Amino acid sequence: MAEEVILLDLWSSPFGTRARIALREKGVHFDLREEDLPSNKSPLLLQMNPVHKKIPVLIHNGKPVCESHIIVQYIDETWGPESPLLPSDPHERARARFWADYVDKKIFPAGRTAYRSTGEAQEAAKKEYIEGLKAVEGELGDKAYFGGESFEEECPKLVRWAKRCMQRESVARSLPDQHKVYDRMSEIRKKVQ
Ligand code: GSH
Repeated sequence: MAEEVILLDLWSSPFGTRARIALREKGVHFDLREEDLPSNKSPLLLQMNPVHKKIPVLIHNGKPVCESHIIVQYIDETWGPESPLLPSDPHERARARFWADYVDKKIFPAGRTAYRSTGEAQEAAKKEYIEGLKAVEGELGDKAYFGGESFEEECPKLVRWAKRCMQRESVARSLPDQHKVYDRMSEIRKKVQ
């Protein structure tokens, strides 16, 4: 039986991007369905992720998997054992998960606050964001794999890592257009100023 793989997604979502990269790294063909968020969620999204009602949702042969880290792990365990996404050593794997969790808990919230606030709150969020990136850069060290240009001075190794990642087709095809993301953030910012 042919597999059915659907990804409920949103082009600008960093969480959706994780799932897209993982599927493309494994060479899985999937049907990408763009959701109209936050106010016009599809009945399929509400049915498949009734708890959080958020994208990304991976639907594999009718069965949903929710939450981006859990989706990445599911993809890793389901397809292409010859090209694992996570380290095979349990401690290394735990370490990779720790830093992915750190990005969610520390960097995403600071980045979100930075572009949705002004004045002192924005400056504090920017500082926290850069501190978070520096911590991730410390973890990257001199390894090949595991910002924008303006972070290059602050976090040169992390920026070089991001550029290496962009040379991978799975990443280049999965990341949203940076100008579109900038325009969307600018629209959001207009409302907070
Ligand atoms: N912890 C979730 C994950 O890692 O998948 C976060 C997912 C998330 O925040 N998705 C956003 C969403 O669906 C889009 S970037 N928002 C809709 C809403 O909040 O109603």
